[in-house]
Amino acid sequence: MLYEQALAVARDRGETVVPTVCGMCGPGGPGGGCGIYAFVRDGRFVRVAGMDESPNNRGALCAKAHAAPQWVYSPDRLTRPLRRIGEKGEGRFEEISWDAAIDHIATVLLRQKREYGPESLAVLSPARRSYSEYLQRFVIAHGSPNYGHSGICAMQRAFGFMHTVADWPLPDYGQSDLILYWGRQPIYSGPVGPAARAFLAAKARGARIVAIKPSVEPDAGMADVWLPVRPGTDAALALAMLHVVIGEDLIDHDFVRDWCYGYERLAEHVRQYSPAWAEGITGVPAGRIEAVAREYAATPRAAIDLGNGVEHTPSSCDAIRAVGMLMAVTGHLDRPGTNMLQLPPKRRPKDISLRERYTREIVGKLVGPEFPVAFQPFMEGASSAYYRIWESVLTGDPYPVRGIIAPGTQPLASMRGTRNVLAALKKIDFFVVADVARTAETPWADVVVPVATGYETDSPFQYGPGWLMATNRVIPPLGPYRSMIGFFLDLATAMGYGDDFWQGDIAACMDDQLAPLGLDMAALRARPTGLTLAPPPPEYEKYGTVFARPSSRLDHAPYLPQGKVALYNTDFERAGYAPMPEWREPPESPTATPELTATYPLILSDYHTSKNFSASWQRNVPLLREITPDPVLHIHPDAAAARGIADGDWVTVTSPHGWLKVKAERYPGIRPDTVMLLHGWWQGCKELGLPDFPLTDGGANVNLLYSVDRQKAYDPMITAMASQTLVEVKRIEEGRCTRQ
Ligand SMILES: Nc1nc2c(c(=O)[nH]1)N[C@H]1C(S)=C(S)[C@@H](COP(=O)(O)OP(=O)(O)OC[C@H]3O[C@@H](n4cnc5c(=O)[nH]c(N)nc54)[C@H](O)[C@@H]3O)O[C@H]1N2
Ligand SMILES: Nc1nc2c(c(=O)[nH]1)N[C@H]1C(S)=C(S)[C@@H](COP(=O)(O)OP(=O)(O)OC[C@H]3O[C@@H](n4cnc5c(=O)[nH]c(N)nc54)[C@H](O)[C@@H]3O)O[C@H]1N2
Ligand SMILES: [Mo]
Repeated sequence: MLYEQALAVARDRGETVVPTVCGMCGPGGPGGGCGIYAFVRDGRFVRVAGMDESPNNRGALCAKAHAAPQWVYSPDRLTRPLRRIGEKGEGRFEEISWDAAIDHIATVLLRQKREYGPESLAVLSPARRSYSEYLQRFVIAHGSPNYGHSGICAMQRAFGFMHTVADWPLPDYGQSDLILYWGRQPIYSGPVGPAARAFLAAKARGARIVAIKPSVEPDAGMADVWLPVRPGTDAALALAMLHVVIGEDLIDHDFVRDWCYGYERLAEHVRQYSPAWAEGITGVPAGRIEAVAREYAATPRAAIDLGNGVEHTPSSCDAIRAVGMLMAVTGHLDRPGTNMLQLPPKRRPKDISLRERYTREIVGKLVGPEFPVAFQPFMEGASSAYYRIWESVLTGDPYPVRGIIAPGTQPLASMRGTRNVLAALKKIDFFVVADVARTAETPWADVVVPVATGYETDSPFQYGPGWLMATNRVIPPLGPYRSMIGFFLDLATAMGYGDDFWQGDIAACMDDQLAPLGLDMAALRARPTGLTLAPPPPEYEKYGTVFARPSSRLDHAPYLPQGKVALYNTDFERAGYAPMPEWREPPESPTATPELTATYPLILSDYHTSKNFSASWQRNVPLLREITPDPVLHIHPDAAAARGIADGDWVTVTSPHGWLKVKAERYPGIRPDTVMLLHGWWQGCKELGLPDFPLTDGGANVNLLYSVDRQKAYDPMITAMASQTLVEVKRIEEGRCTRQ
C-alpha cells in the first residue's frame, strides 16, 4: 500500500504505523530489504504491509515478512546479556547488565591481545549484512586481520569474475532473449521482486529460459530447457561449453582480438574437455551440452545469471572463471541483453572499513587466508576463511585463535564440519555470541549479547542501488540491549578505540556515512518512504575503463594484468595457481570415489533458499514452520521405489561422515541418482511443541554429512567448501519417527 493508505488504515484501527525496512532476510546489506509498513497497537508490533513506494519490492511481500511479529516476540529471543556460569555447552548463565557485558568482553579481549597478539581475535562475518563494515572496522582497529569471511557466499563469484573480466557482470535481464539461470534460484532468493520480476517479465516477453541445476524448482519448472547437472560439476559443464564454442568457431573474433589475452592457449587447453567427456562427469548428455552452448553463442542478447549453487565445490573458482570466459569469447559482455560491466555509483555512502590501515605485516598474519595473500586485501578487505579460524583452535596451525565473536552467524549449522566446530567450541578460550535469538552455539558462549532486531532500532539506513531508506524503530527493545552497531560502538569505545568509533555516538556515525550523499539521518528520516535513486543511463562497451580497474590489493595492480579479459591468467600463474580453469572432482562422487558407491549409491547435495526460511533461522516461527513443518528429502520416484520408500516416510540419510533423519518426498523433478535437502535445520518451534533437532547424528543438519578433508573438500584458491557427498537412504521401519 501507499504511505497515505497506511496512515488511513492505522487511523481507522486505532494503530500507529512506521515505514521501515523488513529484516527477515537478515539486516540490510546492499540491495537488501523490502519496504514495509509496520503497524503498532497498544505498544505491540502486530502486522506488516508491503510498501508500494519501495523500488525493491513495490508492495509485494513474502510469508517471512508477514511472520516478523512472531519472530520478534519469539520465546527464543535473547533479551538479557548473559555470562556463562556452568560448563561450556551446559547452557547455564547468569544475567548481567549491558555495561557489565561490554566491560567483561573488553577486558578479556585486551588481555588476549597483550598475551597473544591482536591476531588472536577473529570476528566471524556472516552473509553480507548492514553491519559488516563495522565488523571489519573493529578487527582492523584491534590490529587483527582475522575477519572471518564466510568462504561460503558470493565472494567466490566476486573473486573468480573480478580476476577474469574485472567485474561481477550482472545480467541485463530486461533486454535478453535468452537467460541461463545457472545454480541460481531467482524466485525465492532475496527481496521479493527484482529477480523474480525479471524472471517473469522475461518469460512473458518470450525470452527463452535455461535452468542449470540438479532438481526442478520454480525457475526450472517454467524453463524451456532444464540441464540437470550432477551436483558440483559445473566447472566440467562450463569447460565443455567453452570447448564447443571455440571448437565450432562460434566466437566473437573482434572482441577476442581486441579485448582478450591468451585466447590461443585457452583454445588449446579446452580441446581436452569435450562434451562426451563432460557427459561422464556432469551426467548431462553431450548433445544437450552442445545445444545449449550453440544457442548461447548464437543469440546476440543472451545473459547468464550465476548463483550460489556453483560456490560450494572444490572447482568453484574455475567454474566461475570458465563462465566469465564463455561470456567474453562469445561477445556477451557489456552489450544490450548480455552481462553488463558495472561502474561504481558516482555518489555513495562513506566507506568506513578502515582498509587503508592494512599493511603487508597485518595481512601476512591471516590465520587462514580466504584468498591467497598475494590477492589480499580483496573487495571487503583482508579475510580469513571461516573454517580455518575454527580449525586453528583445534590444531594451533599456524597459531590458535583465542577469541571469537559470532555476530549473527551459526557455524554449527552453516559451515561444513559440524563435529570440528563442536570440538572447537569446547576448546576455545573465549567465545561471544551477539544475536537477536538463541543460536545453535549459544550453550558454548562465554558471553551472550542480545541485540535489537531491525524493528527495534533506529539505525542503520538501507542503501541499495535504487533506494535509500532510514531504518525506523517500530517498538522499543524488549530488554536492556542495543543494536548490533551499538554493540560494536560501545565495545570499541570501552577498548580504547573510540577515536575510530565516533566515541560511541551512533547518530554521529550515521551522519558521517551519509555526508557524501548530501544528507543526514534527520533529513533522510523526514522522507517517510526514503529516496528513490534513478539508475544511471546504461553505458555499453566500457571495456577500456573497466578492464583497467585497479584491484584492492596493497599495490593496487589491476585485476587484469594485461588490461584484457584474462583467458590465461599470468597473475595466477605467478602465484602458483592454474592460469586456466581446470576440472577438479568433489571429494566424494561417482567419478572421484567409485569404490564408495556400493555402500553409498546416491549423490547428496543441498540448496540454500526456500520460500519461507532464511538460512539456518526462522524454523522457530510458527507461521513459517506450519507451512514446512519437517525437513524434506527430494528423492526420485525410481530411487524411492527401489528402497520401498513411500511419500512422507521418515528415512535415514547416511554418508561416510554421519547420518540424518528426514522425511522423504518422491519428487520426479530430480536426477534419479541425486537426492537434495534444504540446509539449515536445527531449530525447534516452542509454540508448536517441536523440540530442537540434534546438531549431529540423528538430526537434520546437512552440513554434518560432508567431507572436510583439507586436500579434497575445498577450492585451493578461494576456499569454497564442498557440499556434495555420497549417501544411502533407508526407510525407518518403526513407523513415524519422532524428532529426538
Ligand atoms: N550446506 C550448506 N551450507 C551453507 C549454504 C548452503 O547452501 N548449503 N549456504 C551458505 C550461505 S550462502 C550462507 S550466506 C551461510 C549463512 O550462514 P550464517 O550467516 O551463519 O546464517 P545463519 O546460520 O542463518 O545465521 C544467521 C543468524 O543471524 C541472526 N539474525 C537475524 N537477524 C539479525 C539481526 O538483525 N541482527 C543480528 N545480529 N542477528 C540477526 C539469526 O538469528 C541467526 O542466528 O550459510 C552457508 N552454508
Ligand atoms: N528467502 C531467502 N532469500 C535469500 C536468502 C535466504 O536465506 N532466504 N539468503 C540470501 C543469501 S545469503 C544468498 S547467498 C542468496 C542465494 O541465492 P542464489 O544465488 O539464488 O542461491 P540458492 O538459493 O542457494 O540457489 C542455488 C540453486 O542452485 C541449485 N544447485 C544446488 N547445487 C547445485 C550445483 O551443484 N550446480 C548447479 N548448477 N546448481 C546447483 C539449487 O538447487 C538452487 O536452485 O539468497 C539470498 N536470499
Ligand atoms: Mo549467502
